[in-house]
Amino acid sequence: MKQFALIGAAGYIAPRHMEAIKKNHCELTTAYDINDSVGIIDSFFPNARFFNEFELFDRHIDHLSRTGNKIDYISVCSPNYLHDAHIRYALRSGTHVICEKPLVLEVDKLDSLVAMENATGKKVNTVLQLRLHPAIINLKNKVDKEPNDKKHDVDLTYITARGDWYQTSWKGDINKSGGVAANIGVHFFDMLHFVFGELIENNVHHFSKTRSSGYLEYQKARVRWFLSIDANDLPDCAIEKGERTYRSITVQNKEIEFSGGFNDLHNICYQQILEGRGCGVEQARCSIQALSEIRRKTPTGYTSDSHPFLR
Ligand code: NAD
Ligand code: HP7
Repeated sequence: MKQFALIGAAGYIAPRHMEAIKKNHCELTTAYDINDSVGIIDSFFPNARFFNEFELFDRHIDHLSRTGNKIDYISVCSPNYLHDAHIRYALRSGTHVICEKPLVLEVDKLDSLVAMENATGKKVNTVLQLRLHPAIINLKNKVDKEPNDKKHDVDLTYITARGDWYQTSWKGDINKSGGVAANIGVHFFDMLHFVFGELIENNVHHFSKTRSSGYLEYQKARVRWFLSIDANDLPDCAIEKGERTYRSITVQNKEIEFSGGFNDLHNICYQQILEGRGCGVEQARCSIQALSEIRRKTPTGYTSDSHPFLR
């Protein structure tokens, strides 16, 4: 049974990691967060030790390794800008890593992680769960069979409304989250690369604290994309159903149904990692490079290849 520690145990996503550890028959022995609102641990691992000071957490991890109870994996669920520091800590402690997305905010950080993986012999895995969504797997299987020069016209619309708290939290701080495109859009930038191949062109039409939009050309697709956390952008079909999330991908004007089926993906992600088939640093590179470019480009405003929601 693999032993886990978790950094960022009090946060929104941490329970999904606890559940994935449990469902994959592993044990969470140690948890750490600077916030002590972590009673959720009892629902999964009532015997886990919890620390809210890094030094005490570190002492315990070291103690476990000296007493034959070495941690196998450290899961990182801290804010995005802390990922690389927490990954380096885990690798230095001799554990593999499962880190939430985006693995890092800048591509040069990936190279230092590769160097540390090589030096420690431990692997850095990341959570890119849209690659595991059945609808996306079906689409990839279809596209893989097509000739390399076939280009699809794709529209991607991803609206997931967030209240005022989002901007007040670290998620609303571009230096800490990478902005809305990095924090939420990373999933679809990765998924588009996974399905349609190498990224060729990356144009930004709009970039703000609540909304981003642009045009991406991949080896096998031309993509108009629109991402928003503003409830005012929700289309009528979502509002009528009382939903605050609208996710749509059309390929050649045909809808790929992928609005449901998100719940179990962390469990599958952990299963694949434990089987040695996890997404690592190299799989994360394309989307992180794209996001770094998007942050630096000057938005052009509406153009002929803009997503219709931007009009
Ligand atoms: P959150 O703010 O709810 O949780 C982050 C936690 O990290 C908080 O409990 C905070 O106290 C803790 N923390 C902050 N600084 C710390 C430090 N120095 N040491 C230890 N703990 C520290 O955020 P969240 O939504 O849980 O996001 C956490 C990570 O998960 C982010 O990387 C985010 O991008 C990712 N995430 C992924 C998905 C997904 O669908 N895969 C969904 C949500 C979040
Ligand atoms: N929610 C919270 O209560 N707290 C949060 O911190 C986040 C959401 P979905 P997920 O916002 O940071 C997506 O849109 O899919 C509420 C991104 N993942 O389904 O779980 C929210 O208000 C993720 O990468 O959220 O997460 C809703 O009521 C990104 O970090 C409900 O949870 C995260 O938003 C569900 O909201 C974020 C994907 O898009 C796959």
